[in-house]
Amino acid sequence: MNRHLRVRTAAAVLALSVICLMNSPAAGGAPAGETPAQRDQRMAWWRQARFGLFVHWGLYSGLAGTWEGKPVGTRGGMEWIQQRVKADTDTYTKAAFPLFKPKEGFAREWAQLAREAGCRYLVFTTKHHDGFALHDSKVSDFDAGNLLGRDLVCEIVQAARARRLRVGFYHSVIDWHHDQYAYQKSQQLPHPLKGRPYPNGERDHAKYKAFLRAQVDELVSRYPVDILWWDYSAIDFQGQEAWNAFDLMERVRAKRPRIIMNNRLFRSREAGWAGMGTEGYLPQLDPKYGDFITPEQHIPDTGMPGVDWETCMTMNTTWGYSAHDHAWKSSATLIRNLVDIASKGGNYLLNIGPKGDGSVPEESVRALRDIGAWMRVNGEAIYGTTASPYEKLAWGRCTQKAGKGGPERLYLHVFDWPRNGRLEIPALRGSEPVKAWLLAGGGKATVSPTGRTWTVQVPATAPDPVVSVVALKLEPAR
Ligand code: JFZ
Repeated sequence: MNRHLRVRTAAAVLALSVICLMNSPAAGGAPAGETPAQRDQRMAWWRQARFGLFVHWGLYSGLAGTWEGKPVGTRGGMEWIQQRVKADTDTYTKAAFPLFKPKEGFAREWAQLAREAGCRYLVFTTKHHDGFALHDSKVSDFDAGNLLGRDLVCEIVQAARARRLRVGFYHSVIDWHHDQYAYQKSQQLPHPLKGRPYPNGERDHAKYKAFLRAQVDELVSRYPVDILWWDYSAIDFQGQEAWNAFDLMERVRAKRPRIIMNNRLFRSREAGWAGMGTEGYLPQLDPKYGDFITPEQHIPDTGMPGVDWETCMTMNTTWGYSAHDHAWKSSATLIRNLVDIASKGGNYLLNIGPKGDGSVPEESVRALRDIGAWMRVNGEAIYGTTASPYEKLAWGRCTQKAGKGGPERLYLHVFDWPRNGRLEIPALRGSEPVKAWLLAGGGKATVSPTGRTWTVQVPATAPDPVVSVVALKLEPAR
């Protein structure tokens, strides 16, 4: 073959493989033929949002961490109470249902609170592991439609939309109620009856998978939903085998092409998991397994370039309401967590566990209002920012906003205010700082580029005792 022909053949093969790639059927969860640019567009609002409210609320909420008059414990997830006390679904429901009494307008309170806090989205439990669904399901009678004559999902979605919040469904694929959920197939996933034989003979897990698909179909067809937050899988039970995961994701995307999904239908390295446990994530994710990875109760040490991630976290130590857990994090800690996460390019999904009537514990209300007060002054240093250009800064954190020819703003989030009124940061190549100012208080700030260091001069006292933000305007270096 002469050289000319060889080049042409190579070009043809390349063109063909590009076409094949574009026409290949949806590889699992990734939308068919989506380009990286289209993906960026789909993820844009979520990446800009940086802060969401997580809500764990269901039958367990009324029990409040109490079983037969005694506290089940003072720490840990009380949404797991059925499993903690090893109750079968009937015993659990008999105890929990009378205490689950959603008051009129509860969802409006959540949405208002989320707005006030500066959250841009709200993710709530449409069904947790106990199997109780908050919508009016045609494929189950273990749901709010049947037991309360209400569609709680509808109430929450409407309230959130009215406050211009994006909406996410946390949906448990684990199900402690369904009589065909074959819990013996996994050693690692929890079930209240684990280790005991199936009460009514063999289970057909395929039937459970069909049920799961039908219920998710109802949810994504009836309500405008932006996020599906699946939960969760084990190394020994995951993906296609456990949940028909690829089909499930494909059906969801067919109905909601712009939806964003997490990685919890899987538990493998390619899906961003290092193993079991809640801190065991890896900074990688093949998009066919989902759009973002989900560190739980944990903030990664560094950013993860090229990977979308969201840290979900409780305000005390339980997701579902407990009357016995008083280990509340301070508002200062929560604000610094939000800053820390933003400085590493992640999102913060902060949880509330409303009570059985839907009211939010006062400790959570207070904390969210404190965060909101900070966000009203400093929000521009969080929303729409990307990870810090610096690996570490002794006195705090940094976020940045991109311009056309490089960064256009730097936000210095100062945790430890300098006694000498001086902050130093390494110069960024190709940029120069032209202006500095404080987001809080009336004080002045100046910046002078001195060789490899930029020196920022600030007032003697911190304008905000928790996190004070110094903004820098950058221009391309002349
Ligand atoms: C899961 C739920 O079990 C929990 O109730 C809560 O909803 C949280 C947000 O998500 O928590 C997990 C998930 C994974 C593991 C343990 C708890 N795990 O891998 O061991």
